[in-house]
Amino acid sequence: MSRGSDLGDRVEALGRASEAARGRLDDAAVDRADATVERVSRRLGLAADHTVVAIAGATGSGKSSTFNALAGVELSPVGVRRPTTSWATACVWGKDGASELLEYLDIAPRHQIMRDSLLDIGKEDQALQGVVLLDLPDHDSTEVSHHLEVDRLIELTDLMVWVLDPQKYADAAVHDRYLAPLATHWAVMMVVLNHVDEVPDERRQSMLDDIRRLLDADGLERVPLLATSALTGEGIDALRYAIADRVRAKQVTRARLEADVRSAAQQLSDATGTSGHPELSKQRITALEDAFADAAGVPTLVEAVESATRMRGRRATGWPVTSWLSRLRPDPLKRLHLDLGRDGSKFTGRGRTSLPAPTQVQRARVDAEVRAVADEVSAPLPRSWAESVRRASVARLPDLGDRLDSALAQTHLNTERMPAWAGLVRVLQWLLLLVAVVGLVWSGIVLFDPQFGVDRPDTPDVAGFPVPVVMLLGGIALGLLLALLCRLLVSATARSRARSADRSLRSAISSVAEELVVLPVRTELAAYDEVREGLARALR
Ligand SMILES: Nc1nc2c(ncn2[C@@H]2O[C@H](COP(=O)(O)OP(=O)(O)O)[C@@H](O)[C@H]2O)c(=O)[nH]1
Ligand SMILES: [Mg+2]
Repeated sequence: MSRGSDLGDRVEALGRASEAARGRLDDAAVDRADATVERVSRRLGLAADHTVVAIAGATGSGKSSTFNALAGVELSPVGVRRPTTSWATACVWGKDGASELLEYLDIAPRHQIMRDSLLDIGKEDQALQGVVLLDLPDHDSTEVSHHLEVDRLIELTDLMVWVLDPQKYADAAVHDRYLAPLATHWAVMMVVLNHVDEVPDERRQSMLDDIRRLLDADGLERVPLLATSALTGEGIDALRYAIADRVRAKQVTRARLEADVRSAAQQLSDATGTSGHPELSKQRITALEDAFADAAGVPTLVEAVESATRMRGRRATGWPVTSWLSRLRPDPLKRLHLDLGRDGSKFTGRGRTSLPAPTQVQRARVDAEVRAVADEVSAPLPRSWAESVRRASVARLPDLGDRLDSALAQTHLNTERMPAWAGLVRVLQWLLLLVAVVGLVWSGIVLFDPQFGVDRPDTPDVAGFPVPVVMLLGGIALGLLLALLCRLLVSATARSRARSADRSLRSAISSVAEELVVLPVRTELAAYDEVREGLARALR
């Protein structure tokens, strides 16, 4: 039998599980678990001095007679046909601390009998100290309010004594409606065959065997079965001491509450299922990100980064004469409004890019990948839970377009500046051009000077070539050669920038996928784990 802290722990675990299951499992199942948590917590909060023992049974089985016989005085009217008595009568032995409990049981003061207030203190009273004995309404009454009262009090009772009689002991009314469903509570039940004085001696044993078989079929193999006659008093002492034994051990209250917690946890567990779930795989998430990237136009952008870098690099490092001409072509990034960089986009308040809207095919791919994410983890989950995973996976998709746009716009693409070497090359190109122009002018002067070769010194030469010509041709040739070399460098730079743009864009997209889909799905799975973990603790 468990200690107090253990039961408290189980209740708390059940409470957590039902909280995490709320909205993800059938409401009725969660409500039942919640009600159990509340009732058990309330009962645990009451003073533990009293034990509630209820006498339940069909009309005429002898509940009131047994109640009186246990009390040793006529307290409850015998032979009264309900509906006149739709309430339960309580007899309290040892009234200190019982008032809270009676309030919890919701039994009106006029239906309470304080055994201490009666003068005849006999052996009955010593045996049953600390007992609150309830004479319940008939469970087979035609009045619905009686059933409800019986059901209500049976929930709150610590120990149940079911009174059967020789005529109706096999009735489905008691077995199907009460005994079998309460099989989880076998530890806090007793069954009594009353009216045994009416059963001939030679038939008693076979009747008791018959009842035993029925109880076994109900799942109550371990429930004690006694024979009594409230009329002759036969077996009443045995019943009283059987009750007193259970009460004295101070275990029935906790045993009852524990059975409640277990059975509520079991029901919730049946609804939750026992299978685990797979974790989201890296491949699934990558496939999702790819679909997002595609829909967001990442490939288009990466291409634009590459061609823009190439174009600007060539302009910067190309031969100045031809690169000037290329300025007439539009810049691909400017066209996409992505050229402003991180601060630029803030500054201009331009969050949106002008990438083309995703096509139908791209949208369908996004939907399929999101569904695949939900399906991958929820296949072994119960239907309602799988449904809540799916709901969570799509719940934030309406934000997707905006989130992708702003993620892209805020990604720094590193396209504003060419590397430092490009600047040097540019200076060099202009110098070379300058040399070529000087060479050109000088050559012109030499060619068109009428006094050429007369009184001027010879034009200097290098290895037999006149310097102006070397300057002109060399400047042009070196410029073109440098431009050609730089084309290779620029291409490499463009490719590497495209790769790094692709990485940054995908990482931005990855956070969007994480926030909009992966996290919501994982939250559902975490709730599922929490429920299973809580139920395992409650059922331990
Ligand atoms: N012969 C016999 N009659 C009993 C016994 N117990 C109760 N009765 C009678 O059965 C009738 C119904 O009893 P009662 O205690 O009112 O049953 P309740 O409806 O379950 O409360 C009354 O007339 C009792 O006198 C018993 O053990 N033997
Ligand atoms: Mg009665």
